[in-house]
Amino acid sequence: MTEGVQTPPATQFTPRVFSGIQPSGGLTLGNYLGAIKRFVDMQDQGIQTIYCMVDLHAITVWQDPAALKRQTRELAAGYIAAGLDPARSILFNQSQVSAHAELGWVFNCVARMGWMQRMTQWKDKAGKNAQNASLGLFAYPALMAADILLYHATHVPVGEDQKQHVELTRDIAAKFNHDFKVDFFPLPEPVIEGAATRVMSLRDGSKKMSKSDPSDASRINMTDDADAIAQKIRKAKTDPDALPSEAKGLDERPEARNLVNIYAALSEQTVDAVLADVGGKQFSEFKPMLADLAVAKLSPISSEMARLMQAPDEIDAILRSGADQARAIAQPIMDRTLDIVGMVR
Ligand code: AQP
Repeated sequence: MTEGVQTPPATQFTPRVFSGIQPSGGLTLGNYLGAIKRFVDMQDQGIQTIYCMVDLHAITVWQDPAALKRQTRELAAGYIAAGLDPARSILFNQSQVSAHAELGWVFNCVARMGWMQRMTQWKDKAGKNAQNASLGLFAYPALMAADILLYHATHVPVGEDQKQHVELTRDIAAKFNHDFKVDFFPLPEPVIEGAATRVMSLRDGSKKMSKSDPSDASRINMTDDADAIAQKIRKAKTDPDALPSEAKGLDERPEARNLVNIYAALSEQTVDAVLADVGGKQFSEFKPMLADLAVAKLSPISSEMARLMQAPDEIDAILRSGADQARAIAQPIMDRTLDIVGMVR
């Protein structure tokens, strides 16, 4: 989009990780494997890690106010229960750091309408009723660019569905740097790794598992109990064939591929290693194995989430302290941005 622009590669900036999740419903296994589990892995790599609950993004579609508060605390509980440590990562909710909205506005004036119209998530979420979608939903990727660039983040762990938005973030950073003749914003890299970068619906292998899918049977929620997890996996759509012994045998079998990917990600093995073990088995044998594994991995997280949800004050204190730390990094970057743009300070 911005050809010929000379901007610094992300390597010229101190490595810093930023990512976020919308508190737009309960957490799913897709959010866990595609995002949170990898947030935890990155926490231990000696790089500063900043993880946000992007509540300003959540309101781009209608949210009941009381439910939004509960979902934000539940998301924070999910982060912590899964292993994010407020002493090692900054954990906060976006609306407590007002510079996100401020930089989002600046980027609304940098990004082009045509760029936004090409975003597949906008097309999917607005659907045929785009005229009735909120302006916020359309501008969502500019706010996401602000979330990342407000911290000069260089690495953004996300699921496959968010890759296009991180690429747009790079375009916004490049255009800002070009327009104002500065080398101010890094061009961040999406980090999309592992066997489950796109967990699919349990009812339809062509659709992403999503917290806002009207069918609860389509997803595993992080708060589901062992019986619910086992039942959803037992009822998951599959095909009549046995599992193949090699990954190539999953071609054209989206539902089978999805369950094998989930197994591989939960057991921290490659798909090939899983198939070397389970190749030749029928789903009647594989599904209980997957259910047992999912329960073993998810139950400790869901019980810790339930415990934390009994202590909302503890969660709120963690979020307030995280917001203070986030503000300390963000404010100088915001101030400098406004100065570059030409605002009298
Ligand atoms: N099915 C998925 N597989 C792998 N990764 C996923 N993510 C979401 N779904 C999957 C990753 O989770 C992070 C947070 O996503 P989000 O909540 O900000 O928005 P989303 O991608 O739109 O997620 P949902 O669950 O589908 O939410 P709703 O239903 O509210 O739109 C991102 O890194 C995303 O890639």
